[in-house]
Amino acid sequence: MSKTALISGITGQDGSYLAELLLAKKYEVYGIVRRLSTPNVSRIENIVDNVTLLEGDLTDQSSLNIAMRTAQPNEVYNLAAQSFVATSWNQPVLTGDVTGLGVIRMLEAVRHFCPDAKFYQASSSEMFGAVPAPQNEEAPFKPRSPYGVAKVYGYHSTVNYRESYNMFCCNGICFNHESSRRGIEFVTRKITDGVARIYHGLTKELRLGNLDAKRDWGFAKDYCIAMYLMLQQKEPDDYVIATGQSHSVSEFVELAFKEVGLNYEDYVIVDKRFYRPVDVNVLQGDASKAKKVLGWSPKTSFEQLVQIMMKAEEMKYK
Ligand code: NDP
Ligand code: GDR
Repeated sequence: MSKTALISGITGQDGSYLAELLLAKKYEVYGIVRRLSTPNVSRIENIVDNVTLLEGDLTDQSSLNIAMRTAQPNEVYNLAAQSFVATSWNQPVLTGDVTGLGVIRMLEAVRHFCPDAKFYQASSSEMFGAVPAPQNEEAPFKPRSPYGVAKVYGYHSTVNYRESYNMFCCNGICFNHESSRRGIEFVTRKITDGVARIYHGLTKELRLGNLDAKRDWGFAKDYCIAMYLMLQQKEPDDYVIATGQSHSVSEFVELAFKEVGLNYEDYVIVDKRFYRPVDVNVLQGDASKAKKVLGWSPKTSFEQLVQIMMKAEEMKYK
């Protein structure tokens, strides 16, 4: 019999790739979408007829209860969040509500309406914050943003429901993962879009913030495979998902400009507006546990990631 999955955040970068992956595995896929003045289904346009969308919001318990009762999923992937770190200083209460408390609301809905469902929580390397690299599952959490703080709450809630109610709950502690479907305000997509605009003469400059920050950047499609694998294990557990390589923002910028034969120093302007009150300096994950237990390893290098993203921008302007 085919399995049923429910994805919150199906309209986001990861949700769209995960839905495609599960459909290819013959799952029946449900997605929770929030009400917006204009529906945002651009990332799932190609599969929208093959999934069932249920209206719901992570701030609204009753809508989550109804979604669980309707879908009766075998697997629940909680990917919905206010996911942009910079915004979390401007909207800290909303970020706590959606990204933190939203996890408990999802867990409560699972507990009451489909307690046997396996649950995946999209935890984040932002939880490590100021902890020295490399970070693995044993590293402490020292979050540096309201977003990171909210994710720590979601992480512990997930562990707590596993321990309190014997529910099958997993945290995927994912380091940054990118793609051409990345939201335009995140730095990688901002860079590749900006380079393409410069290349096509639509603008002359690219304004960025902290170029020295280092991130462990992988390809989103690879990371969705890890999410799926976590829920196929006999026992629930928490896993770091990362490439193990860390690169600075300036390295990403340099490579992206190189792809179109331009020198980044001629176009990039450092603009204090894009600095954060505090930043996470270096993230570099150690995913040995995921490799050993899940048999997961990333398939896309940093250089390939930049190329994939630049290629997609090229297509856009063709
Ligand atoms: P996106 O920002 O692309 O997607 C977020 C999704 O959450 C969207 O579908 C959005 O809907 C939905 N959403 C936001 N607020 C609500 C709400 N109140 N109720 C219901 N849905 C809501 O994120 P990603 O796909 O990049 O990330 C997926 C998850 O993984 C997030 O939880 C993120 O914090 C976490 N994460 C991401 C990493 C990354 O590098 N990408 C790394 C580590 C963790 P809408 O389309 O309407 O805006
Ligand atoms: P991050 O991603 O905060 O790591 O969170 P983002 O791409 O926003 O920033 C990465 C680093 O780049 C620096 N930076 C800039 N960032 C943005 N957005 N815009 C700029 O102009 C700019 N200039 C420099 C930032 O200061 C930062 O150091 C992402 C999100 O997907 C989270 O949801 C997820 O949990 C973490 O990754 C892991």
